[in-house]
Amino acid sequence: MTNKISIVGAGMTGASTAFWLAEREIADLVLVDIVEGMPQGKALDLVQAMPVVNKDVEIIGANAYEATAGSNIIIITAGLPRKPGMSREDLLTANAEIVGKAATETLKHSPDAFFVVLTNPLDTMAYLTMKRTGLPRNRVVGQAGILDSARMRAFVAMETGVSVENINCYVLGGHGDEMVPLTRHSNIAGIPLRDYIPADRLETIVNRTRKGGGEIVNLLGTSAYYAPAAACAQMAEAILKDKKLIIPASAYMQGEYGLNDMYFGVPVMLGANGMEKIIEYDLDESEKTAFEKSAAAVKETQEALKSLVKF
Ligand code: TXD
Repeated sequence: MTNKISIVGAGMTGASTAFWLAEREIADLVLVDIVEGMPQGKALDLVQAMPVVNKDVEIIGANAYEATAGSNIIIITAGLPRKPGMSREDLLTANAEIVGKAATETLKHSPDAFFVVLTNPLDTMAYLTMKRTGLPRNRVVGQAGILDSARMRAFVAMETGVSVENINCYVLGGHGDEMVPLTRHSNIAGIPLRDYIPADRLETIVNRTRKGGGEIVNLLGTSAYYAPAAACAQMAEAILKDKKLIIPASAYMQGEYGLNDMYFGVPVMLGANGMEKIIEYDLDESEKTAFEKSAAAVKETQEALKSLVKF
């Protein structure tokens, strides 16, 4: 295949991202991890699944970054996941070092690559990737919004029994418990959610969405992986296929929504040029207040990063 995607971190989300991408047959894949043998073993297992699903995809595992040379897209999932009782922000110190290195090392071998970042704390790790690589903002985007919106869509489907295909939800803001599920913009087949679901039930869905990551951490003892990985695969596909797909993702803000010099979850258009455009929704007063609260939480983590790392 002519396209190549490298995934740094072959743990739960990394390997699951490879799985979803292999099924799509859109690029050859490289899994990189520091654990010896593990990325090679997972890659070989996936290679052996390809004849069953009739897909021609080259998949290799490696412990060194040379194998990633010439990638179109680098997906960074390396780093520690949450354990019960931890916030995403608790991961900052450990993951800043891992992500910073992954970003600079992969860029050396793939100078034209687009970066999709997954590691937590997400908005701050995307910021770190952009600062460390010195890339323009269209080439570094963070995954959070597809997942958070998909969680809300899943909860709405569970509540109403309507197909997920008819359910459109938009969760913006930082990837933390202050994220902003936009009930006014979300709908079922064009019908505003607020007209379809009683207010108290909708409130329950909004709260469950905000804590959706923690719910899974408490059940599993570690972070979710199937859904986050499916979201990464969708973003990579949108870039490779130049789809002009509008999805919520973490992007570098330059005045949009009144925010500057930070990564934040907003609707973006993904295409061959990466993060091609930020779409600005019209927000009412209560939505603006929720945005500001979420932005303040992200800023705080970002400031903590700045005291740890010199750019
Ligand atoms: O929506 C989102 N943004 C997220 C983010 C949803 C789910 C998980 N999210 C975060 O992704 C999570 O909080 C973590 O920070 C990362 C990765 O989660 P995952 O569940 O995949 O963690 P694992 O299974 O522990 O895998 C991480 C791998 C593991 O195999 C380590 O050996 C590897 O990262 N690792 C490294 N690989 C390469 N290079 C370096 N330096 C390295 N350090 C660790």
